[in-house]
Amino acid sequence: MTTDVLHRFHQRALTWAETAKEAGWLPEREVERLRAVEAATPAELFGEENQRPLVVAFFGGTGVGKSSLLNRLAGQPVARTGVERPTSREVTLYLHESVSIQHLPEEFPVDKVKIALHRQESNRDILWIDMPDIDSVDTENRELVLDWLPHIDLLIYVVSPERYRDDRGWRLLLEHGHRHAWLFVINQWDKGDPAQREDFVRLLKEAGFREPLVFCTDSREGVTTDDDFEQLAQTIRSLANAHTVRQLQIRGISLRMEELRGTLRAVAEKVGAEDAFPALEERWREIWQKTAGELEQGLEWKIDALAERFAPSREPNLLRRNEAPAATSAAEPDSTGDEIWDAWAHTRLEDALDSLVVEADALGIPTAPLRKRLAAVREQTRGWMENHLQLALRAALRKPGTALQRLLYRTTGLLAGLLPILALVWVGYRLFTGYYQSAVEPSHYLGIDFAIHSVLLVLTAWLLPYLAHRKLRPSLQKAARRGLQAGLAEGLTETGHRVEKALEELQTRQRKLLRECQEILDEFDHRRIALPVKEAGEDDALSRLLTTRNAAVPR
Ligand SMILES: Nc1nc2c(ncn2[C@@H]2O[C@H](COP(=O)(O)OP(=O)(O)OP(=O)(O)O)[C@@H](O)[C@H]2O)c(=O)[nH]1
Ligand SMILES: [Mg+2]
Repeated sequence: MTTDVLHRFHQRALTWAETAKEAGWLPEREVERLRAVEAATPAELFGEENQRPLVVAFFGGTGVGKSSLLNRLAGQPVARTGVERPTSREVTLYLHESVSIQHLPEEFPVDKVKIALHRQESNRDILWIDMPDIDSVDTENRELVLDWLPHIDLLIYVVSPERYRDDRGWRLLLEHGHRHAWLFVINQWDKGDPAQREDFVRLLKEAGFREPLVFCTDSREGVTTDDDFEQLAQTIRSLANAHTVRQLQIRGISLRMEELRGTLRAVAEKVGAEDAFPALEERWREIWQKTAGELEQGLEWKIDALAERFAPSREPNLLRRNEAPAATSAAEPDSTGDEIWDAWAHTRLEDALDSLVVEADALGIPTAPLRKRLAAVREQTRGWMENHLQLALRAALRKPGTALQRLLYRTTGLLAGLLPILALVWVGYRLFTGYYQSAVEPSHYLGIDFAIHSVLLVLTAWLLPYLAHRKLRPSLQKAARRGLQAGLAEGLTETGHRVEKALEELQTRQRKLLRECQEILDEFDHRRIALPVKEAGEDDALSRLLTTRNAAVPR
């Protein structure tokens, strides 16, 4: 039951991590880290979790006498021993015939497991395992040992007087120490010295074993000496009871749960802190404000050059009536967008987006999802920038100048047409009345002065409004410049907003992932109450076998 809980959490944590990895929030190595958390237990080897033997294994370097010790315990040669190094290349299981191994984990190669059955009552509750070495050149042996380790309750670390400081075994002891109960045997004691035993005990104390149980044995074939072998066998038999097995079982699962929980927490940190995105958005606003300012400055001459095309010299002849000021301008607005948003401008944008990615990295935010979202911004900016420039230019050209300017311009245009007509009407009227009066009372007809004044009047009536009209004509060049500036500003604002929106969406996604992870962790905490941790010291027989060090739970 408890093993099921462990497996379920392991699976949930893995599923969560894989989903996060798929979306680019976690690198594969983090998923791997979770996958590597030990979830296998000794109980899995047997069908019935609560009635199982104590799993005891011999662990150590090659040639120290592991197989010899098992044969001595068995009273018969169940494991191969020899002078060839390494001798054992398989795992030998020595168990009572009443015990059945139900599930050998799938990854264990069948040809690497040898099973020997016995009928000894004294060893009924113990499954003895002789393992290959962990330090020879044969790395397959070491891998086999590592595969089996999670299934072992009690490890008997066998050393020889010459090799008790052996590196590999020691490193494994430090790494896996907390996960198992340990007994220590200095075999080949015929070559040993009490000082070596003392030194070994000192090292073990440093490794967290308060009172390590160390036995010195001489397992040479055919030699009978007074060594600690019987005490060793007796100690192990005394541990092979349902209570101890249960204690070790609960402790093992509890430790694995803690390790899984700690690892999941550490992995979740790689998704980034909750407050990282608001900080990143703040940084983006600063970056973009600076870049937008530079772009507006740097593109000014481009805007001026383009507006130049709408200069008066190129404007149509306004003497022709009904000529709208902008409709048939010399410059075509169609090509403006891409002319202004040039390679330089695009590079500035790319630089700003790259800086954002660097900032995200510094804030501990995974950059893969951000890069993906920014790629779309990179691609689309040119398009929407052109669109804004086009629209703003067209709108500005359609209505150049201010409203007052346009009203005065239209009025003077009207007056330039109307006033000469009115002057002509007046001249005509004067001509007619003059002619009539000269007929009624014959007198001097209008004369040369009238003709000159009339011409002058008509001319003035036309020329003044015409000149005013010309003067008041709104400049297309200015309108184009204003339009392009407005279009650029709008485009830059939109770019800034689009990136902000991308950051908001990413934050929502990140929060969702963190929430899901927190739900798993909360359930862990809830389950933790139901799974008491038996600490070393609570059970005296056990406490001497356990280390207080735990290298596996990430802080
Ligand atoms: N002098 C001495 N030799 C021993 C003792 N115990 C075992 N040997 C010898 O040491 C050699 C290696 O013993 P094994 O039991 O095969 O050693 P192992 O640890 O199983 O070695 P691998 O299977 O290679 O890992 C054999 O030749 C044994 O006879 C001992 O207490 N003293
Ligand atoms: Mg061996």
